[in-house]
Amino acid sequence: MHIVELPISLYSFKLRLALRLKAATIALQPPPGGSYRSAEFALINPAGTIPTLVDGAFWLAESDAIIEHLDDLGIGRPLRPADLRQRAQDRMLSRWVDLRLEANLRKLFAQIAPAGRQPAAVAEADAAIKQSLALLEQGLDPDGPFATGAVPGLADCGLMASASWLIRLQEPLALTGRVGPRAARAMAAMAHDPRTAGEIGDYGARVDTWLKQRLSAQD
Ligand SMILES: N[C@@H](CCC(=O)N[C@@H](CS)C(=O)NCC(=O)O)C(=O)O
Repeated sequence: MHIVELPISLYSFKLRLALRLKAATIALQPPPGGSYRSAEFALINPAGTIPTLVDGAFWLAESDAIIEHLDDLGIGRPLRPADLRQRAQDRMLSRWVDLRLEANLRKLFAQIAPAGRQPAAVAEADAAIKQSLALLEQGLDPDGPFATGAVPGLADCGLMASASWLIRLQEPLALTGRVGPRAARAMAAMAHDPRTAGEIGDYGARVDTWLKQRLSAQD
C-alpha cells in the first residue's frame, strides 16, 4: 500500500497531518510521470487528483475517504471521534472546509501572480471565504480546543491545510476574511501538538518559498 502525493499539495498535507495523528507509516510516492496530470497517473486514478491511496489494483481518491478507510482498516490510531454525534459533526465540518472554504480559496490561486490579477475575482472569492469562515465558526466546538472537542479529527486536518494558505494570502491579496477565534484555537492546538508541529512547520516553509516565487512571477 502507498499514497500518491506531492509535498506542496494542500490535500496531501491534510492527509500527512492525519497520518501523523494516527502514527501510521505509509509510503508516500510522487505521481508516476512526475505530475498528477500525467497519462500514467490517469491510468491509476481517472480523476487525476492527489492524494490517492493505491493498494495493488485498488485505488481511492478524496482525502476524507482515504483517512476514513485507513481508520476502518485499523491502521494506526483511530482518527475520527468515537462518539457518533461528534464523528458526524467532524464529517460535516470537514465537508464545509472542503466544499465552502477550500472551494473559494482555490479561486485565488489564479490570482496570486500580480500580472493579470483581477481585483473583482479576488473580492468575490474573499467575500465567499468570509462567509464560509463565519459558518464554520458556528459549527466548531465552543469549548475546543479542536474542531469537535478534545481530540483532533478530519476537520482539524482540512482546516489547518486550507488556513495555511489563507493566512499567507491575506496580505499579498489584501483579503479581509480572517479565521474566527474557534478556528484559530483549533489551528493553534494542531500547531502545538507534538505529533503535527513538525509537519506544519515544514509545510509552512514550503508554501512560503512557493508563494515568494509566484508573487514575483511575471506571467
Ligand atoms: N477533494 C479532494 C481534492 C484533491 C485535490 O483537488 N487535490 C489537488 C492537489 S492539492 C489536485 O489533485 N489537483 C489536480 C486536479 O484537480 O486536476 C480531496 O480531498 O482529496
